[in-house]
Amino acid sequence: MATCCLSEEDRAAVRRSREIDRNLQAEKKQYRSEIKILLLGAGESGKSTFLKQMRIIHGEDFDDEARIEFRPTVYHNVMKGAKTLAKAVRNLNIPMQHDSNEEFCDILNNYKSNILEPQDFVQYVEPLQALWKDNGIREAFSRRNEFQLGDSVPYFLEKVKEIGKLDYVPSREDVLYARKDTKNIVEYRTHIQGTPFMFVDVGGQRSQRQKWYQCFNSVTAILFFVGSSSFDQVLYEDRTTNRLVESRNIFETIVNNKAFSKVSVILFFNKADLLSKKVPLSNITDYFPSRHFVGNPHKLEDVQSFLIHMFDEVRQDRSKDLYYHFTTAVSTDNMKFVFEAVRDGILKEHIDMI
Ligand SMILES: Nc1nc2c(ncn2[C@@H]2O[C@H](COP(=O)(O)OP(=O)(O)OP(=O)(O)O)[C@@H](O)[C@H]2O)c(=O)[nH]1
Ligand SMILES: [Mg+2]
Repeated sequence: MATCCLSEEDRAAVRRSREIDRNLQAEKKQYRSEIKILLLGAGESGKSTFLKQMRIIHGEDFDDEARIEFRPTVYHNVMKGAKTLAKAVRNLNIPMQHDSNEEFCDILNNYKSNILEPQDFVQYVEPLQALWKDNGIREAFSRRNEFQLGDSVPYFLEKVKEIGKLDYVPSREDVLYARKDTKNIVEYRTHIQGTPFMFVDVGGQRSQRQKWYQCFNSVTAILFFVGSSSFDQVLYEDRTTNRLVESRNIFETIVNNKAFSKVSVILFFNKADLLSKKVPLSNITDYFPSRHFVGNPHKLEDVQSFLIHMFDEVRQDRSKDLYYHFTTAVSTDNMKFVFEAVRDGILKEHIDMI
């Protein structure tokens, strides 16, 4: 439009309108070039841990200030874990080895506080160390699939002395093990080799899943997390449903969703470190008696094949291969390696899509 005959006011309006157009174009360009990766999966499968790794590997690492923010979560993980074990010895009728630990179990059973400061945690250090050494607690721990114990509890109980120091600052590894369930949608943006990436982390527990639909637009790829070691555990939410069954059911609805017909869905069979420790001790066929198992249930490769088949068979579109990795989200080296492999595939598909 020629602006020579317009009033000053109209010219300003035209300028504003052109600026809005320019901004819209720029946004559209960025939107198109940005790779959006959605992290999905049941609760405790490792999505937020993966997101922390993306920050460590591709963004700004957690500095002292950021790590100190995890201190209350670590205290909470330790106290809640110890309380859960104390309750379990009672419920399972396991006698404690030492009477003093019996008394501490009573204290823990009534424990309701939320420790925020180091000086409030110090008093628990010695009794916690003694508790964790007690054969009664060890027996309950060996039966942990019968109750709800977070996977990071043994990691933190092993290092209570260090956590109990007044100048304790969580290490990077402690940050990765610190467990807090996700209750909102977390977006993390970073550039990887010049390409803008946005990772979207959601809560996986049942109450959180109705929020997932808000994130379904313009997705480039989905990383679907499975707690692969959870085959002998039931859900935190209902204490009945097998965790692997729940995970497989969610995968089925996601992978067959029309909205994702052009989106690559990559399975992360996570907690591979825990899976390899569990397989020699626990028999997966006890939990899936009606499913056919090929091979030896105490051999890792055979259990892995069983898991792959269980997820693969629910996919309706058989024209594509199933993409999967066995991963350990708490290991930065493993995440670097695995993410590099999936990133190249995702970039290629993204270029094909735009
Ligand atoms: N040993 C081990 N622990 C893991 C692994 N991945 C995650 N964890 C731990 O498992 C717990 C749960 O992980 P999160 O990343 O919080 O799980 P999430 O999928 O985000 O869970 P929600 O937010 O409830 O959906 C944390 O304590 C993690 O440190 C793994 O590969 N190995
Ligand atoms: Mg989470």
